[in-house]
Amino acid sequence: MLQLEYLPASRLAHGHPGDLADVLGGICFARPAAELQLPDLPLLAVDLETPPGQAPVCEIWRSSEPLASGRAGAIRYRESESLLFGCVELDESAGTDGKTPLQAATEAAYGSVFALLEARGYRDVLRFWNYFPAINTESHASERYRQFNVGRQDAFLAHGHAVIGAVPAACALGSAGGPLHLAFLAARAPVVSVENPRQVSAYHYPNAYGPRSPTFSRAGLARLGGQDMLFVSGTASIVGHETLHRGDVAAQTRESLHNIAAVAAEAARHAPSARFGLDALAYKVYVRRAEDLAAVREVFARTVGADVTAVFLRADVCRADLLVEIEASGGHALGPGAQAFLTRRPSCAAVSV
Ligand code: 3EB
Repeated sequence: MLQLEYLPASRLAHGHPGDLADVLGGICFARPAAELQLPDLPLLAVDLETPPGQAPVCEIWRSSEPLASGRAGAIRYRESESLLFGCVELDESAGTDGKTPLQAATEAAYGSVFALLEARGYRDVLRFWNYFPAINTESHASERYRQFNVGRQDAFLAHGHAVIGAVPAACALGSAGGPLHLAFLAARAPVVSVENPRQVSAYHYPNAYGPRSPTFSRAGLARLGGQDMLFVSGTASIVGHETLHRGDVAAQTRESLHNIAAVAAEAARHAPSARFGLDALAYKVYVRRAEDLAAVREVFARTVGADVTAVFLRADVCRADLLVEIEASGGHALGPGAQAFLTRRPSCAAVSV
């Protein structure tokens, strides 16, 4: 069984070993990045701001199967019989052979992930999470998100992976600082890549958005322990391939949720017994401008419901005109800590906004 829980980062920083025996891995968001003294757990510590009044938060994935930790170069990972969660941080050192430093770091990080997965016999990745600073900044005559896309695609190609069709779900956000951060969840079960009928597949974006199309699917679906698990990629106010509602954060939030509903409905066609309605998913909501948080929360609560688990974070989004990006997951259990992150919470001082 796979369970998602959101916990205040302090719960991990102070070490509650009994709490952590069943942790497969996770991602912690704090500004500055949390210093976690838990070397055997693949916990990515990302430098991202939580909203005023909300404590730094960790997204924790737990498993009821026996777990074992490992390391491969810079990658820390932990695996069960059916899943492997890993994380890696890589500095942008010098670029080589005409590659920019970010491009080279991205290619190296993905290359090491694929090498590990080949060695351990995993064919499919359910989800990648990508974070790196200054995502919209130009350097070396190219936006950094575009440099990232070149490095990522080259690693997929070098390891014989498809770059259209059967590609993993992902998100790519701008962190406040630090090295390139990557987390991933691989499955022994086959993963079905799901696209959104309202959107051009990202791997078919025209080259106006960069020399290489981004290598990700709109969602990944896998059957784990008799349950259909859904991982919806970062989803924004894009219809076709164009950004809609420039400058209107409320409309962008509605459009993003409309897109999530469309991709979840598409996933449900492959998994007819699953419950992937908007109110059955758990969310992370990345908001570009702190001053938009209240408006995004409002639209989100009205559209999705009051009793839905959602964590809000301040982050840069991969197109300069996107103000919000929302990701979601479903089909897994939710831990008790998730209660503290309901859309509209009754009262919880540690996380109130
Ligand atoms: C988009 O739909 C918005 O490059 O891995 C969303 C999810 C976005 C994943 C990625 C980018 C990525 O194009 C941006």
